[in-house]
Amino acid sequence: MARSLLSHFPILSNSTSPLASSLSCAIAPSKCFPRHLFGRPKASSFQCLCTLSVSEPAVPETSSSVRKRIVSGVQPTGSIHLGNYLGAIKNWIELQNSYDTLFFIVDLHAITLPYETQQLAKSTRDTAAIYLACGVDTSKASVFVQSHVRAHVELMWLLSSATPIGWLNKMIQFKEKSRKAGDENVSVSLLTYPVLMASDILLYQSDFVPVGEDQKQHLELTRELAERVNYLYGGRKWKKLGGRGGAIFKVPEPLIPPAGARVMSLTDGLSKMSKSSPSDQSRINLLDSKDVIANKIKRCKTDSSTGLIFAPSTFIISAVSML
Ligand code: AQP
Repeated sequence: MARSLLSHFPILSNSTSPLASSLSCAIAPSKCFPRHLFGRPKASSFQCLCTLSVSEPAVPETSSSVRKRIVSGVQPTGSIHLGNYLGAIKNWIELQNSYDTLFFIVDLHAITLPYETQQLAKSTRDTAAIYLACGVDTSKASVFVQSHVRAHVELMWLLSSATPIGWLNKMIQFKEKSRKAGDENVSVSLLTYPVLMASDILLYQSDFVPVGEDQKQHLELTRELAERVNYLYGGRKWKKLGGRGGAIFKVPEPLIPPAGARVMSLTDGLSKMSKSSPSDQSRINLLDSKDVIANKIKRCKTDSSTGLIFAPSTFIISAVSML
């Protein structure tokens, strides 16, 4: 079993493998995967199939190869809100100047809960537009749609076979979302979604992943999974099968912003602001008008005590209670 699984990982070192060729669609040649994994790509083999075109990187190839790599993404499950902005997108803008950055729209994650096809296609485009409007610069960062790169799902299958189910059963987000969805609507993918997230990250040998507090547990699972695969299939075992030996995956570090890592719902002070909350009053969408935002703030649930508490998550709510 171990041997058969390990034999899949060395395909990463073969640039003609289906895995490597499916990766070629989204990423600009010199910003693509480490050459030790995929070999040097031919410029002509790169065709972007994304709705967004990816420009040639501004940074010369030599310097980008020593830059640390960052990946992050947002699900196109609805309207992007202040939590997504402060917890993730806002931080990308600075990071894209000093890191090799890949920002994608994680549409495969969005189908873990019931969805409408046309609405998903629209939200995917809208999310890409919001990335650009917030300052993501395609001359610095690679921007693409997750489902356009088949390797995310292919690696997920390999990783799934190395993931103990007990690890997934412990995920708080699964417990919360499945409770809200009700047993009838809980899909297997809602449980296995963290493995897809691990694949999104490990595929690119990422050094850092900027996330809000809610994703911390999923990132910890990614780190544990990388260590497990390295232990089970890396090192000498990999070398014996013709791989290069050593660690198969880099173990990524989380980048949690000092402020805004957990922006709370406007209607329920115990839950985080979320796209999938049924009440639009619970969140400030980035595309809300000034008047709508003012109205939502006026109506939002406040703390019972007055005063200003300098905890990032309660800042807005406590400030409002002083009005
Ligand atoms: N309330 C939040 N405060 C701070 N950061 C947040 N993030 C999400 N909500 C908050 C961060 O935004 C990034 C993208 O999140 P996602 O779309 O992948 O999924 P999510 O974390 O599950 O966000 P939502 O808005 O709650 O979406 P739904 O309702 O569809 O599940 C992540 O970095 C996340 O940490």
